[in-house]
Amino acid sequence: MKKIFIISFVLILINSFSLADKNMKIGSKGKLSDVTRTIKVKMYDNYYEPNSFNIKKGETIKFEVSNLGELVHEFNIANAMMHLKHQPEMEKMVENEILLGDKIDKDQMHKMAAMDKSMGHSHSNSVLLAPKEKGIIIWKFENAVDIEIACNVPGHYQAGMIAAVNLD
Ligand SMILES: [Cu+2]
Repeated sequence: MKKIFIISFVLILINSFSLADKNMKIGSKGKLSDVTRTIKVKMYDNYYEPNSFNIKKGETIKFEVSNLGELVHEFNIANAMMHLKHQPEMEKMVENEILLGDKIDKDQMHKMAAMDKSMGHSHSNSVLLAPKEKGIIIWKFENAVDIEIACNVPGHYQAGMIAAVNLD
């Protein structure tokens, strides 16, 4: 009886964690047909240009991101807590030699992703780009609060690779 109680308690806990994730107010993946504005973003070592964005609530933005640095960088739309949670995943990608300083080993990434989904780095709110690569994110800023765009390649967030998002 006690065991069942503990198990259901743990299940409730797991459930409320995933609920918390769903309720993270960061907006959601947008549709191309809803895009109201395109913003070009350049990533360098270790900063974004521009390094802040003024966005109206409800806007759907198409971010055209290019990595002009010499290192791998990420453009990740989230809040500070999510960035912190994401960083160990990125560290694991480095340990598994998926993420190298200046390139992404895509073969290794697919191999590891077959075993551990988080190693595939497929998140609709982020793009991970090797030098000279380009990527696109379409994001709908509805119900978004306390957003920051940041790079979670190990050390980069700590080095200040964060862009402010001012929502009004
Ligand atoms: Cu970076």
